[in-house]
Amino acid sequence: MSFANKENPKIVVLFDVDGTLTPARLEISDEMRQTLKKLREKVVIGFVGGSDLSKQVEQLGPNVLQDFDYCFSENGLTAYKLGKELASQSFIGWIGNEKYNKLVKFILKYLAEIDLPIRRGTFIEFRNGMINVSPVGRNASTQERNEYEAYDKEHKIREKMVSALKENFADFGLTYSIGGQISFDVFPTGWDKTYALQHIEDEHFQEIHFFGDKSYKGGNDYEIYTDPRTIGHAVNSPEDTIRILNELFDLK
Ligand code: M1P
Repeated sequence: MSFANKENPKIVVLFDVDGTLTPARLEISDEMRQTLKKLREKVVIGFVGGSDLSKQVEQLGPNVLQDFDYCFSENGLTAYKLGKELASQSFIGWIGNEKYNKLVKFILKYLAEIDLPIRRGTFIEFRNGMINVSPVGRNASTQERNEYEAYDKEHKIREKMVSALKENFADFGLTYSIGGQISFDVFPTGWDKTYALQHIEDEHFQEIHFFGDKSYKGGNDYEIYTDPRTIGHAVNSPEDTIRILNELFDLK
């Protein structure tokens, strides 16, 4: 596996997905696709998303494993390099069934007790490297998502729930991350997006760029954005990402 065909094979550019390459949970635009195609001729490119691979396939397209040099789903707990899967660990293997059961019982009881204007389905999504908890449920439509997000902002539903989890499971070694609109991720401390960086160590890149829209403290891009190994770029939309890429890598 080699990147020798690139103009600058010692530079890698990594991207968050929602809010950075695409609007939240929506599809990539043609303009972004073209920009990434040009960028990939020059440097190595990859994404580091919090979601699982099936959602990135929906958003970035069915050929996502071919369109990016590195694909990191669930913060890199599921990882691909040039289409080949790399070794990874699992959340359930790490936490064990006994502790996991306690956590799930608490979450389900908590969710049953809170008042919400609407509920849909899939309140806990079990993933390889984390669980994702959504008070409204992951089956909410785009409009329901937007409505929930506004309600959550006002009533701090997720913030309060995360505080309760931190208090009740202080000894579990878990991190809680509110990265999207309707849910939060729960994973072992240290398994944030910096987890993905271990998968690129063997290439000894001279520059590792990272683009993310949630780079503020508490956001799920914060750790990788501020990591000393990366050059962080905070963006506020996919259009902003394109603008900075054009400037930095002279793509026009
Ligand atoms: O990538 C950011 C987040 O995207 C989704 O969040 P939500 O559904 O709440 O908008 C989830 O896949 C979440 O895991 C992820 O961190």
